Amino acid sequence: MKLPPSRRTLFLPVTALVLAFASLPVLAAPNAASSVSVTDPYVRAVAPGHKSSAAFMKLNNAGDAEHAVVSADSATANIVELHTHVKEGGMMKMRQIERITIPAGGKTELKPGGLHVMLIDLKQTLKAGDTVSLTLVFEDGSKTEVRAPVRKIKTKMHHKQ
Ligand SMILES: [Cu+2]
Repeated sequence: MKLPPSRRTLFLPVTALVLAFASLPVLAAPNAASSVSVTDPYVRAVAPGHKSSAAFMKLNNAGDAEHAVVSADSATANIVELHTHVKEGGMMKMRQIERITIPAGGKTELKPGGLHVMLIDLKQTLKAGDTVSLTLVFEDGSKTEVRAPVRKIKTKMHHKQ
């Protein structure tokens, strides 16, 4: 590129600045997906014809900042939501929530009767021994792929739908 001498001196520092900014993501703090590990994931087995199920797991945050799962996706179900259970009129009922937080250096457990990833309008039956692929999306847009085995679980679901 040909530039008059007066502009060439300006061009070089600007280029250096642009390159510095372009490399910033590499230098930035580790993202949520690299800080949060998933252990012991599993999905509730359901009888043929049953249209919803739930996924459970332990989320461990090794980072020094709080992180949160803000959405989830799976090819197994048409709708995937983050849910918790709340007591209402003496009954435990499921509620959709916007995020599941994992404290800095701490862990959050998704388990029957508590937090879970709800799989709604299943596209297939889920029997023990099957594997379900899930994608967890964190608050910074980073993602974690989870492969969860399907297991039989005794406790019942109390769902409004
Ligand atoms: Cu639910």
